[in-house]
Amino acid sequence: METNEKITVTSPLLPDLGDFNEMLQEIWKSRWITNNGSFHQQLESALVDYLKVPYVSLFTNGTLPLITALQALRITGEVITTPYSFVATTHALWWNGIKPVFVDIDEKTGCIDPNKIEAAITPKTTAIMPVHVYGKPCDVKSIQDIADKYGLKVIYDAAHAFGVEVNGESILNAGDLSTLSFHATKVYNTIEGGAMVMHDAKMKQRIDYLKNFGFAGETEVVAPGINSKMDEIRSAYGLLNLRQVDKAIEARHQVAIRYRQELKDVDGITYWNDMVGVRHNYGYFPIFVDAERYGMTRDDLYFKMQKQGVYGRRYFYPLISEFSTYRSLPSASRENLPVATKMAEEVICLPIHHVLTDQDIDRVLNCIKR
Ligand code: T4K
Repeated sequence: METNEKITVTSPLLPDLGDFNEMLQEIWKSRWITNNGSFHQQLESALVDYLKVPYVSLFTNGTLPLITALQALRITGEVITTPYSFVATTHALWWNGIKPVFVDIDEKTGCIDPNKIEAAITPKTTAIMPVHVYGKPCDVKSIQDIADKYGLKVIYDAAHAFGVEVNGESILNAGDLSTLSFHATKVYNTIEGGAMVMHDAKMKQRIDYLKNFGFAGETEVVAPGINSKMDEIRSAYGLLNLRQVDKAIEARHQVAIRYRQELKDVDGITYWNDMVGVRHNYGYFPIFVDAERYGMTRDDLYFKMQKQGVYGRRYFYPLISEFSTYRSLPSASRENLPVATKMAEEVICLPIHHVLTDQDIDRVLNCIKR
């Protein structure tokens, strides 16, 4: 059947309304709707189990845990980061009065290239903030080696890396702290939401204070905290979505398998295969368009797809370093970031989600194949 219905880059995982309604009735009965309520506590402990991490603190989105992590570790001066991400990564630094220093990425993963980090370290550098972009794990071992050598902290923006594991271990255990986004567009969502993952109880306590104005009891404030708590309604929604997220990830996996099968012989279109030993979450399916070989530019293909109702996204174009807010920084020059610049000019993230039908996938592929 011909249809012109829009095919979007993602579609949110939604809990069953009946189940959600039951939980809402419980919340209404308890009249406890936020501030570390029962569902909030249940979700934190369910996430510890699901993600295989020691401690989780829930947040109201994925940007505030980044800002809070920098506060908690008292990061100042300069922080080395990637320009190939959503703008929130760099904004979190700016909100803390920290100067971002952009380092180029590895073309095999889209993540920061550890071989280029040392050259960007100055006496003012205090931390590295890499991103597991598209949920692809960074080279966490090389990054940690550099951090140890120079006495730097490592905060991972793991907004895309929900459930990602390397050789059976959560990627969220790398570095000093990791942060997640549970935004509607993510593999796992709580509508808006996020979390921080930490290694010990002391840090969990500190973060819990910081996200609640710094309160450490009714009359004591131990730090200039912020309000970034998740409420009971979204915590309940999150508990329900956790029950079905594996099924959604498997559905996304099947979409990725079809894309790879059908695009493998299209000249000028490349994509990444799964990494050995990695449990991926298939949150994104980026393809890269080589204009010369494909015979059409990335943008021409992107807008041609839109004309046919297929709404991929150019994540992450423009690079963060290209935005007017950041482009005057010395590290923002294109000469400093050749790999990231090229990737941003070639990428289209294809629609990938759990309710994409075979016909939808055919429509996406028909736009690309000739
Ligand atoms: N770090 C990284 C690396 C991140 O990628 C992000 C966020 C953050 C930090 C910060 O986390 P949060 O503070 O946002 O939790 C989206 C998201 O708003 C953003 O969360 C995400 N990264 C970024 C990569 O993408 P847009 O502008 O692309 O979203 P939008 O509204 O255009 O939605 C894309 C498509 O998704 C729509 O065309 C259709 C579908 N959609 C979207 C929504 C909101 C739905 O079907 N239903 C919906 O409710 O930014």
